[in-house]
Amino acid sequence: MADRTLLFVKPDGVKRGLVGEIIGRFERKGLRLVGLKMLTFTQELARKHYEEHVSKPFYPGLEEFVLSGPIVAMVWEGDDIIELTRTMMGKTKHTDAAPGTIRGDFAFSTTENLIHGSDSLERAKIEIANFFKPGELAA
Ligand code: IDP
Ligand code: MG
Repeated sequence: MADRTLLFVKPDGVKRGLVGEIIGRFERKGLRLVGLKMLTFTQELARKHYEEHVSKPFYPGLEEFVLSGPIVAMVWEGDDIIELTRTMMGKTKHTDAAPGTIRGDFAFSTTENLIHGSDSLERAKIEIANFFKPGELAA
C-alpha cells in the first residue's frame, strides 16, 4: 500500500469556508483522497491526538480551539506523502509560513492555523487509527 497521512481542516478552516480550497489544493497536486469525514473532537480524542503537547503551556488554548467546532478529517495517499503535505501546509507559526502554502496564504494565528498533518509515517498510522476504522477507507 502507498504511504498515507492523516490531515484535518481545523475548526477555523471549517468556519471560514476553506474546506473546498484546502481539499482542492491536494487534489490538484495529484494526491489521492482515501478517507473523509466531518466530526467534532471530544476532550478525550484531543488529549490522545495531541499527546506530545498535553503538558505544554499552549495546550489548554489548543484544546479549547480544537473542540470549538467540527473538523473535516481526511486520509491522503501518495509518494512522499508526509514531506509533500507538510510542505503544502506551511510552517506551524503563521508568521513563518511562506506565501503559497495553506497557512502562509490564510492563517493569521499560530494556534488557529487551519490544518493538521501527521509529521511521520509512524505517527500517521497512529493518527489514522484515531479517526478512521479500516472499513471507512478506500482500498
Ligand atoms: P504542526 O501542527 O505544524 O505539526 P505542532 O508543533 O505539532 O505543529 O503543534 C500542534 C498545534 O499546536 C499547532 O498546529 C498549533 O495549532 C498549536 N501550537 C503549536 N505551537 C504553538 C504555540 O507556540 N502557541 C500556540 N499554539 C501552538
Ligand atoms: Mg505536529
